[in-house]
Amino acid sequence: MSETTFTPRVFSGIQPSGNLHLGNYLGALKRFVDWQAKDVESIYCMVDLHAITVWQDPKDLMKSTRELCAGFIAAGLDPEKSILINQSQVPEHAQLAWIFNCVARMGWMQRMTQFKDKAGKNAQNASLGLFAYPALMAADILTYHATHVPVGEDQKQHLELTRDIAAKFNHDYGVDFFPMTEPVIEGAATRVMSFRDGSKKMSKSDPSDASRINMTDDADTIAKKIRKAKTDPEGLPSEAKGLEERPEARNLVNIYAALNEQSVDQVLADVGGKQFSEFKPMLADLAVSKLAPISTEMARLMGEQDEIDRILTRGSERAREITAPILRKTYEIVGMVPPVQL
Ligand code: AQP
Repeated sequence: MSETTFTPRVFSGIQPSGNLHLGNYLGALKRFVDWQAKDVESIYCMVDLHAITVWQDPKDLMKSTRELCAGFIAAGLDPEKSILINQSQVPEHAQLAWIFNCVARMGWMQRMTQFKDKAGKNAQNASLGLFAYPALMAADILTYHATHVPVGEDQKQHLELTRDIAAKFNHDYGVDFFPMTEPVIEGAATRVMSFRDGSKKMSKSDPSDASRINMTDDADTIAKKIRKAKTDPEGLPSEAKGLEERPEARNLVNIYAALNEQSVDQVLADVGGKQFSEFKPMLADLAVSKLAPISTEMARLMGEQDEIDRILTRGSERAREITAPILRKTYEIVGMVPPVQL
């Protein structure tokens, strides 16, 4: 266990692999904005190197990276307060990842459920990058000595692995260099589920667009998707216990609670006894009021591509002031000969 006290620092990332959706927003992005208000140094990353662990069309990847950055800013991240970067512009992420590839064990990686889910039945044909993904994620975090990582619930296992990698590195080299990062998984919607199937998480890669609300959806589309979301025939209960075994109903209540910054109990105290025919329009109004301004602002920012590129470049410069010394020290610990002045 680490004895060193590390300065609090927040890091998190989202993949520019397609549509930024409500799950990303409630599980991650909205939390980033909350952290920004706490005045802790924070770095938020468009993890483009992670995105290419599965095929990305180059033009789409560029567009998605800029769109994601626009989403970060539209949701409330201020590039003056938080450091916004794309991963490939800060080479220390990939450099530290290589060291961590040599620290992490094959057995650890083989236990990762995300790899199993994404590789599916054809694991032999998955990219090596998809398998090694969690070591790069550990490097993303630890190249900043980040102490807190706000994420959705699906990332919990990767964050446990990040701690394992940090602990093994510290142990193997007899140092107390990398912190034991804390996952921060909080809010009423840490796992937003698909609107078509309450047993599957809402995801960018779901082929059904109706399964998710995209952060680029307009007001009509948001309302329509909520109206069509799968539910069950029962009305809403007045206590959270009544949502057990009702994944679709629970999902919509969780979303309402998270958007309205209430607890599930508070929401049910208000809406218990209502039918979905009454609750869905309430949820649609709330979602439109919270999300439509973000999509409008994203669209505006996408018209200012040069400004987005400048924000990312400036963010990367600021980031490297943190990452370069940490990587240099890591290389020294590992025993790499440093360059000298010629
Ligand atoms: N459904 C979700 N509910 C709550 N949080 C979620 N997150 C993702 N989906 C949900 C959180 O969003 C952050 C960024 O996720 P990501 O884009 O890096 O990767 P992901 O988890 O693989 O997201 P997707 O949408 O499921 O992408 P695909 O379809 O490409 O696999 C993370 O903090 C994540 O927890």
